[in-house]
Amino acid sequence: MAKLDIINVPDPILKTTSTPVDRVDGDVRKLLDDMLETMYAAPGIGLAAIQVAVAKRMIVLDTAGEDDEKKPLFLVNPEVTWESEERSVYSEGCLSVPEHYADVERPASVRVKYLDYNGEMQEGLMDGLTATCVQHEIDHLNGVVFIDYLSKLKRNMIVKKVQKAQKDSVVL
Ligand code: GNR
Ligand code: NI
Repeated sequence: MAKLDIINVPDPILKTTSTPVDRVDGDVRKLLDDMLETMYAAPGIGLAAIQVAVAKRMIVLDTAGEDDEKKPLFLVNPEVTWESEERSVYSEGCLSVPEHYADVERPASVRVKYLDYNGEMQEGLMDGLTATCVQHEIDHLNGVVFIDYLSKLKRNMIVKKVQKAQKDSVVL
């Protein structure tokens, strides 16, 4: 396994629309494993392949609490097939927008169809934090980051702060 580097805003790579995976083979599984390791190390509760500069429709999730047993989920070519009328607001963060949080409203529950780690078709109902997280990750596959839902003013402010923090962290 290998830990990969996570790209931050405003890198234009994050605007890419990712391409469907045609077959879950050994290379795809290796990338899923590396993404999971990267997500746990961050630490985060989700990661989309585009955040590690791979434009393929693949995400990993684990919304289990720190003290709980790990519950990794691997979703290849995920698609929302149903969303609830009910909405929920969650203060979201993103590993590509480190240390910034903002409220985002999304459907409270979603049904998601995807290929699992073994390439088997699955469909599952997700709610709570998992529903929020899976929608946040599918957004990444479509080139959307949660700050895109904020006003231009708020978004620009956050992007500037992330850029400054990144510059300041470079060791000369
Ligand atoms: O680690 C993460 N936490 C989080 C919190 C609220 C809503 C969404 C997320 S996803 C984020 C990891 C990430 O950036 N995934 O793309
Ligand atoms: Ni994110």
